[in-house]
Amino acid sequence: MPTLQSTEIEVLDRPDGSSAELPDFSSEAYKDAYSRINAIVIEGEQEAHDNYFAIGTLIPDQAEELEKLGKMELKHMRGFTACGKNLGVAPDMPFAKEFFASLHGNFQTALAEGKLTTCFLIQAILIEAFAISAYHVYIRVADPFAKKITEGVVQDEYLHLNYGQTWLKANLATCKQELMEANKANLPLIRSMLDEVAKDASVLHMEREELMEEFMIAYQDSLTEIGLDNREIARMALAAVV
Ligand code: PL3
Ligand code: FE2
Ligand code: FE2
Repeated sequence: MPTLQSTEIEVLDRPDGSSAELPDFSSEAYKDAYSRINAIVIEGEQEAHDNYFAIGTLIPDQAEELEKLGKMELKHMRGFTACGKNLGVAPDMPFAKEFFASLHGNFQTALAEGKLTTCFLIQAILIEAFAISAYHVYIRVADPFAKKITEGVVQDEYLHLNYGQTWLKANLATCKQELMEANKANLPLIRSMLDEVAKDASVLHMEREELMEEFMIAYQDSLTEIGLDNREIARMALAAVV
């Protein structure tokens, strides 16, 4: 049964002034797609928690601050778990583990080699920018319960992105080369993840182009913040398409 009557379909404004229609949250198609998207977000938040604690082991004087960020991720995870429950959806966690496997593997390798720059790029820049972009798009088409939770979460994600930016900016002189290499190896993974999630996301009325656009904004803004120039940013962004 549709949640909204066709005469009272709710619309939400996009940045370009157009509107997104809300999906039928109770349809089987919605719930099926949500079981994978919800799992991805839950797994992403759990891994983010683990990653911040892991980075803390590489910089003990920052461990306390990093644990604070990590704990926020667990709160996010619990919030998104409640969103799935609220819709009567069971998250497909094996799917989500597989979804993150390559990025997870690259993070673990970097961690084992003590490559702090790579760890920061993967977690605090790429994953956080991916989350920020997806959450912004989701807020426009989410059910009221999930919308409220996601609005709170996205504010925290900016703190995480800022934390990574600040570290990379302070260390830019010595970490630029590794930053470029890590970006070349990992930005294409984000691109594939976006491609992989696109079909399910569109069932939730989250369109691929919108997701890509929001991601590129968050990603490029953060590289500017770190102190890279336009040419360097363009070169880094191109790693997504070549
Ligand atoms: C770190 O704080 C969070 C890491 C999570 C990454 C998730 C990326 C999400 C991609 C799929 C779009 C889903 C949006 C909907 C939310 C229920
Ligand atoms: Fe988070
Ligand atoms: Fe985060």
